[in-house]
This record gives sequence, C-alpha cells and structure tokens, in this order.
Amino acid sequence: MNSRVSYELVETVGVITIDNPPVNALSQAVRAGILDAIRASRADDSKAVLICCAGRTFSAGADISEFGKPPQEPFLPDLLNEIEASDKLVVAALHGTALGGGFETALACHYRIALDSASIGLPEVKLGLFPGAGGTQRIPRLAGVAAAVDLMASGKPITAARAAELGLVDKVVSGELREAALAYTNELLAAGAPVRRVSELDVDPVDSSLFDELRTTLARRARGQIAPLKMLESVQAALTLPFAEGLAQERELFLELMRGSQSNALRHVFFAERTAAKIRGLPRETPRREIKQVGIIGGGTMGGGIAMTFANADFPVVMLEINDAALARGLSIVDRNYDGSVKRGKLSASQATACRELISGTTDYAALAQCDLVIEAVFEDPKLKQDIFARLDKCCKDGAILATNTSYQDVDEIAAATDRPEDVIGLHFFSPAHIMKLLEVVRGEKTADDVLATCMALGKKIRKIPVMSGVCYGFIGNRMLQPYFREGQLCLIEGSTPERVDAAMQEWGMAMGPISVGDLAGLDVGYKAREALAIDERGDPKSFRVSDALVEMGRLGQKSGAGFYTYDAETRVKSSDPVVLEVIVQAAKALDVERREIDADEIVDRLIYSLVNEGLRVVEEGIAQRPSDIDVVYVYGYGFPAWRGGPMHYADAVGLDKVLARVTEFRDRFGAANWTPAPLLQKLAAEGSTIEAWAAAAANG
Ligand code: T1G
Repeated sequence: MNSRVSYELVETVGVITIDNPPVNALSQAVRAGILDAIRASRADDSKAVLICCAGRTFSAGADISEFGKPPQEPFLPDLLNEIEASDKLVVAALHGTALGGGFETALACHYRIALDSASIGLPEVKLGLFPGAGGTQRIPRLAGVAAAVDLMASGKPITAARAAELGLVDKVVSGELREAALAYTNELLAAGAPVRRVSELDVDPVDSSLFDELRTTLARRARGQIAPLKMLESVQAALTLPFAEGLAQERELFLELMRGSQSNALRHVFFAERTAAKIRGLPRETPRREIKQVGIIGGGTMGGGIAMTFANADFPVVMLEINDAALARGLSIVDRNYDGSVKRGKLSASQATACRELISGTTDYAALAQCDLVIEAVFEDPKLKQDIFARLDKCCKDGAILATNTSYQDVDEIAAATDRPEDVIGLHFFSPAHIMKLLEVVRGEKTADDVLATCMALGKKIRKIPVMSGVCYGFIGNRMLQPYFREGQLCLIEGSTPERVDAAMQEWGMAMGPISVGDLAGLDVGYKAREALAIDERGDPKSFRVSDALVEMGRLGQKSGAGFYTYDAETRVKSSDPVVLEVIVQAAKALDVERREIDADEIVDRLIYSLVNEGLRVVEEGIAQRPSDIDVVYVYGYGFPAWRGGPMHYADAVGLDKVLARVTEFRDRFGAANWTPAPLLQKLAAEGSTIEAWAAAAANG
C-alpha cells in the first residue's frame, strides 16, 4: 500500500485504513493505495474487506486541490467499480463527515455501517460540480430519484439515521466504530450475506413529469448555476441507460463542469474562505485569550443578533441597555428572532430555549466586570462610542477584549478613548447578525497580536467566516459599496428606473438589486451620514438627490413601508410606485440631467467594475491582506454570486485588459473623479497579468 493507506488482516477480514489528514481527501496517493489493497485482498486469505479511515472523519471527498490539473490514475470512478466488483464482501465504516467522493466510495462497497454521530453529504454542487464517481447512478438505485436529487441538489449533509431510513446506510452504531464494524462484517459472513452491488439494482420508476418539476424547481432555486441541472440530466440517465453507459455519461457531464468557469469560481471561493483565516506574519501558535463570558452593549437589531450568534455557539451573554424599557425591547427582539428560527425549522424549540437561556440582560456596567469579551453595538455616533469605551476601560477586567461593531467609524479613535488600545478591535457583523456568515475583524493600529488571533479563531467558533480588515472608512465591504451604490443611483437619475437597475443586477446574479438593498438598510442611514458632512464633502448630488428627496417625503425604505418601492405591511412584498419615477424625473431636471436609455450591460459593468476598481485600491493600500479576501467579503457579506467567484476573480475571468478598457471608457464618459483606473489595474493589464498571479507572487514574496 503506501504512507496514506494501510492494509492488514484482522483474522479473516482485510482492513483497509485510509490515513490522509486532515479530512482523508481521496488524493492520487490514497486512490493508488486503496487500489493496491483491494487487489491484494483478492489473493490473500481474507473472507471480507473493511474500508475505514483514521482521524476525525471518513473521507470528505476527492482532493479538491487536484482539480483543474490533468487527472491522474487511478481515476476515482474506475477505482470504485473495482471495489464493487470484488467477489469478497466489502464493508465501509463511516464516521465524521462522509462527503462527496468519500460517500461515493462507501456506495461502491456492498454494505455500510455508520457511527450515529456521522453525517453523510454530497456537497459537490457547492463547487459547481455534482457527484462524479457514480453517485448520480448509485444513489437513485438505493434511495429513489426524489431523495437522491434532493441530497445532491441541496449539498446539505444528513444524519446517519436519516441515511439509514433512505437505505444509504445499513447499520448505525454508537461507541467504538472499528470494533463494531469488524463484528458487523463477521456477522455478515456468518449469515452468508451476498455480495450486494448497487449497480445491479434497478431504479424505481418515476412519473416522467417529476423531472420537469425538478428541473423547474432547481432552475429557480439555483438561479444561474448549471451544476444542479446537469446533475438532474445524469440522474435521468440512471433510469434509461444501463449502469456502465450511465456512468460514462455522468463522467462526461462531470468533466464538462470541472472545466467550466462556474466550478473554477466556486473552488476559488472554497479555498479563499480558508485562506482568509490565515494572517500573514501571525504564527498559527500565537496564544489566544480564553473567551467564556461575552457582553453586548446595545439591544438593537445588531446587538440582539450578535447576542444570539454567541448564544447559539454556547457562550453565555449579558446584554446591556441604557434602561429597563430599552433592555426589554432588546430582549423581545431576541425572543422574536428565536421564534422565527423555530418556525423556519432552523432550530428546534428545545434548542431555541437552551440558547435563549444563555442571554441575560442588565442596565449596570458593573455586570460586565467578568466578561472576557465585550462588543459595543450602538448606533453610529462616534462620540457615544468613545464614551462607552471609556466606561468599559474602567469597568472591564484586565485582559478583556473590547470590540466595536461599528460599520464605518475609526477603530483607532475608539481605541484612543481607553488606556488599553492593544485590547481594542473591530468585530463588524452583518445584519441580520445571527444569519449572515461574514465577520470583518478590524485590526487597529495598536491591536495586540493575541487579540487578533483570538478574534479570528472566535469567528470560526461562532460559525462565521472571519476576514481581517485594516482601518479605513467602511473597512473592506462598505468602502467598496460606496461606488457600487453611487453608480446605481447615477444610472437611475441618468435614465433608468429602480426596477430596471435591480433587474439587471439580479439577472447577473446578485442576491438583491442595489435599489432594494438601499430600501432594506434604510435610506435615512445615508441621509443622516451626509447631514453630518459639509456640503462640499457630500459628493456628486446626482448620486443622492433622489434618495434624499424620498427621505424628506418620509419614504425611508422598508422600515417606513415605502422607499424606492412600496412594501406590504404584512408580507413586505415590494411593488413599484409611479410617484418614485416622478421624483427621479424632477431630480434629473433640477440637476440638468438629460435622461437616456441605459441598457443592462452598462448597469452591470458600471456597478461591478466600480467594485473591482475600488477593491484593487483596498488591496494596494493593505486594507485587505489579499485579493481573495475581498472575494470572500463580497460573496458572504453582500450577496455576490459565488459561482462568479467574487469581484477579483470575476475581473480575472473577464480579462483585465477588457476591464481596464471599460473603466477607461467610463472615465472618459463620466469623469475621472469616479472612474480613474486603480494603479494596480493599470499595471496588471499592461503586463497582461492577472490578479491571481499578482496575489500568488505577493504571498510568496
Ligand atoms: N480536498 C482537499 N482539501 C480539503 C478538502 C478536500 N475535499 N476538504 C477540506 N480540505 C482542507 C481545507 O482546505 C483545509 O485546509 C483543511 O482541509 C481543513 O478544512 C468525485 C468531485 C470536511 C466539513 O466538498 O466541507 O468529492 O486550510 O477548514 O471546518 O464526486 O473541509 O487547513 O490548509 O474546512 O473542520 C467534495 C469539502 C469534494 C468537502 C471539514 N467534498 N470540505 O470542515 O475544516 S468534490 C467537499 C468541507 C468530490 C466526487 C467529487 C470541510 C469539512 P487548510 P476545513 P472543517
């Protein structure tokens, strides 16, 4: 065998053990080792074979780092066919997360035993693929078409018990898996259990209309993504073709996706998310402070959501508000959110109760004295934040981490309000905080390394995706959002409508159009921010005159029932309102703007390239560590389609020469103030290089 796969006879059972930390990915060495072992089992005295994994999990799938490179033999589907063809019983023993090609390996075995704590999943669609090692042919044969499609289209794991209900697992045990699996294998031998090849089973017939329904559902749910529909096509072949032909078609469709831009983008996001957790110059072994008790200042929407985020990760939380009435309001937001989580099936009633009991309330700063971490989440008033931090400096214990959830304010100025700036950091959550995955960890000039390391690790513990940012107005995400929103408003006043701007961006793949996002966040937020600025600091009035006019009409967005759209009080469903177009036309007249037709391509390029151009500046200034961090921020915090990889990856996919040409065209049409190409864009386009290549060189620099 080899260093990754061992094979030993345990009495009459040949045990193949895969040991490829951290997740037993099926690398070429692992595949070769398994092949050697299964061939050795043919010639020895074994009566059956058991395949298991060392470490924390059964194989979590193919080795994604090999994708995009020339495939190396043995190819996984061929290896699995050889396992299945064995004349001796082959049993798989599952623990941890048996995912993707890992579970497909188990499906090629004749029987499957799993620990009750194990989960089984086929997450390939999240990589722009589908199970390409027999999964689309074998799962329908065991679980039926509908359950198979649901498993492969959602990419979500199921429990071992649920897998057993579906016929995907034969036995579920608790305790010591290896012993139980050996005993089970011997039981099968003693009972004369047959070699049971899934490929020899038939798929239960289904009504042909089912595939039409599934195609419609998947096209709607996976808006723009091709992998789920290709998976469906492959499953359909399982009903009409012999296994070998179905497998061949599966392979062809799979390789087509592997070569495609969507899978390339999704694999980029997979690794970018994990790379973001690594801080250059901060050793992995940097000590971390122990966080047991968390304090939250402010019981508004954000404070409540953050409190829930920590409680949901088993941290006791104390929420502080200025008086009993405000505290009661804050805790009622939490209660309402937990009721919603239970109604939506995100949490069971008992889980919600257990989490809710971890959240207590106070109006007394002294109650924060034992907190290891306190997060300020009050509204964006710099003076108020500094006063709060001055008080925290007095009442919190030495070594407590003092964090601000500010979206824009200067973390260094907030830190300067304390005598312990090294303990101050930004933890910027995204609303709704208990749902959105992104967490911007804002490193102040004096933030201590152990505080930063603690907060990056804590981000993962509370099931967020942490990305470090330097200090600037809006950090990474909101800073880039400024030009993005600006271009959306300019397209409006120059000739478009809220519906057409939103439709262009949603068709392109954004989760929500920028005009609707503005209504969701509240048009008064920008209005108030501009009021605090001098007239000449507010920027081009064409980019906010309409929005301000709506605020002055009392149309603040969803919160007031109307903004650029009107919203049903109950369902919050939005409708167009002809009043708004009139406001837009009047604003254009007042500013001497001659309205014109603006097509979707121009809207998309102006909004997306404004993100690219500003993002490259954010990288050049060192606010973001690397371009892929920007992709993680936009995919997980701003609804950028993961199957386009994020603003930086997308710019490479288009070609930087084309992006620069379009940005230069916009500069010539709309002015240098908004459209001067970022120096890095000019440099890389001139060199015929890519952002990815530049980032790789910088990482190895
Ligand atoms: N291949 C290569 N590396 C992987 C990997 C994989 N499949 N899964 C994880 N890693 C690395 C990851 O990059 C990180 O590296 C380390 O392992 C720990 O991961 C033919 C084609 C299993 C739930 O999509 O969902 O099979 O940063 O930080 O939070 O049909 O990893 O330490 O250097 O995520 O405990 C299908 C992807 C592949 C599973 C564990 N399988 N992995 O989560 O650790 S395609 C997947 C995960 C396939 C077949 C198809 C998670 C996890 P580093 P981590 P974690």
